Amino acid sequence: MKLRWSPTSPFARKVMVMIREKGIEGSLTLEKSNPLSREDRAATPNPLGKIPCLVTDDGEALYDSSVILQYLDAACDGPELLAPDGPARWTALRREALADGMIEAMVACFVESLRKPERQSAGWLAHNRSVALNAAAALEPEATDLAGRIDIGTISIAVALAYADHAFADEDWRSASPGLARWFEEFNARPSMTETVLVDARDFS
Ligand SMILES: N[C@@H](CCC(=O)N[C@@H](CS)C(=O)NCC(=O)O)C(=O)O
Repeated sequence: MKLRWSPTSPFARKVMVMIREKGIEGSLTLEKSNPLSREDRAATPNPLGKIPCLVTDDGEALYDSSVILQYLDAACDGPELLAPDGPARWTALRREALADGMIEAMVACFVESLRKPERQSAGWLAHNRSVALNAAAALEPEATDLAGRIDIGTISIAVALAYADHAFADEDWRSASPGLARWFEEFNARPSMTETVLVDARDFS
């Protein structure tokens, strides 16, 4: 299998964390792709041009990150990170969707920040910042249930919160969500997280 990814992409990081949690690093080759490069986007076998994109051993291109995580869980050895059926599965997928929405809002802020300051929309930035922070606050009541869980939902939440620390370094989301902050501190110390820390998209190499 081949994974087109970038060390700058939080969506790709979800896959990189999953690979480590399942212990399947040897099953994939990695191919770097800069999401800000037109050529790299054109070379990615995803008509949307986005990464992560997984090419299976049968040559099928799979995207997006959620589909890739589910595919790797079903197709590879290692601990199951998505319950096969029932309420636990829907909860994990719903948590992943919340984390993905949070990441999308933060990526929107990053893309806006690439525009000249006079062209940036303060309203768009504020909207997306509040979407991301509302999502983090909505997870606080779930913090106790996240404890000790390694699944597609918790991996996605941890990646989203780590990206929040990067994208909104000035924002103190921990004060409003102390339980979530404690859970994140522990999850963020796992090797799967410490070995996949993102680099700033402006520093892609
Ligand atoms: N929903 C997609 C989002 C992927 C995505 O937005 N990837 C970004 C990098 S973080 C990208 O490739 N952007 C290039 C583009 O939008 O053209 C997923 O979960 O994989």
